[in-house]
Amino acid sequence: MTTTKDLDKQARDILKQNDRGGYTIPTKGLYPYQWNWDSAFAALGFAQFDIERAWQELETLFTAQWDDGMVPHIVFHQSDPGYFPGPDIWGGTGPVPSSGITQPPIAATMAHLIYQLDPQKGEPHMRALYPKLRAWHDWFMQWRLDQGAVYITHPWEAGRDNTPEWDAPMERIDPANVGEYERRDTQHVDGSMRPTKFDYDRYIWLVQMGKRLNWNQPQLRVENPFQVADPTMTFTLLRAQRDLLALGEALGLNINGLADDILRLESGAQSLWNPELQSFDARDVRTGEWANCVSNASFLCWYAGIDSPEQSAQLERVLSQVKYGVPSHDPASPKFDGRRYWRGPTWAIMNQLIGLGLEEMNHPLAEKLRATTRDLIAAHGFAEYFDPTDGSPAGGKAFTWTAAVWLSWAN
Ligand code: 9WN
Repeated sequence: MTTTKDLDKQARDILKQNDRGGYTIPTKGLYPYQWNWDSAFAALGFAQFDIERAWQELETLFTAQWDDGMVPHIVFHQSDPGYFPGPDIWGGTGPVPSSGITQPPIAATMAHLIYQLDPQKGEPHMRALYPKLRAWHDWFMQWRLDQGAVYITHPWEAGRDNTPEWDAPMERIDPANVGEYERRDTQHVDGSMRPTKFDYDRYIWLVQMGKRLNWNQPQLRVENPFQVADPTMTFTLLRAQRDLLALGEALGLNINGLADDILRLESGAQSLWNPELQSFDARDVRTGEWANCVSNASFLCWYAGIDSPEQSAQLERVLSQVKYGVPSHDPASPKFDGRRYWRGPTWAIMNQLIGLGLEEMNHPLAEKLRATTRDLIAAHGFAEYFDPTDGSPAGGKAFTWTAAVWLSWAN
């Protein structure tokens, strides 16, 4: 019988094994670099047993921050041919080889939680990190708002690669001139669990366009056909700005503009309410069309401090349809696929963010979600993600963020 203590040890061991010296890889083989939001989860995991190592994780990530404030989604500290596309394909223009896009801004929220665990040790780290976090958030506010909601310029940016929300805008891309390339992901895990060739052709086409434009935001705004206002980005940035405001007030740091940013993002979040669907939803910036998807990102509203009885009804509905929620796509939708990445599977990291929001609002489903995530990991291990119908593990094994979620929330 595996006890909580055994699982705690396994989780700590996974973090240590994936530690590459100051930063953590998501999992050996499939993802051999530092990923932005993975590292933020890892930091909170480390904070449960090694608080200095937690701060170091975030500090290493910010060594890759670009001059314009952007913090890249992958940092290529040392080259590894096992992942495609690598540093040369991206041509990132920052101080460390990196990708040219970003990921959900959860670092400020995680930093706030780590700071609260030990304010005395955390204060110097937090003071040094604060202006960098502000610069990153300012970058979003300057370049990425549509009606106050944050839009993405690549499916990888939202961290939810192949969710059905991107299907229609991806259809509009003609990747005819993308050329030959060799996928590496399907050499590590079964192709039936990964995005399709249709998706990959367009992922790579978008990277090639970004590199050609030198990742210049004003030019990308004009040329990029893929611009989608996204609940993940909008809710996480809104939450992250609230965390910076609280930290700035507590530490006497510069909070100028934050209250206005929060108001703008609050109205942006409301602009993602799809009245027909009765859910928060993604919106195609180019066409104004709704994705018409209830995804797990729709349920990040509470994390952003926004309550919604209608969204609660949706949560109750999707949780009643699968054994292990929250499914990344609506089980009632014909596009639901329980094993294909972001088209149905349950992700412990999304559950943690949703769960934190529910707990803060004393929501009646809060405890159920935490208990389900706990049972899921205890029964099926530290997999990258899980089939929500039976909990079977999928994707990469010994995964950093699932171990971190266990230590910092689910256990
Ligand atoms: C592209 C590392 C990352 C996560 C993303 C997840 C997946 C990468 C990929 O893995 O994306 O960024 O190659 O599939 O979708 O959320 O950060 O774990």
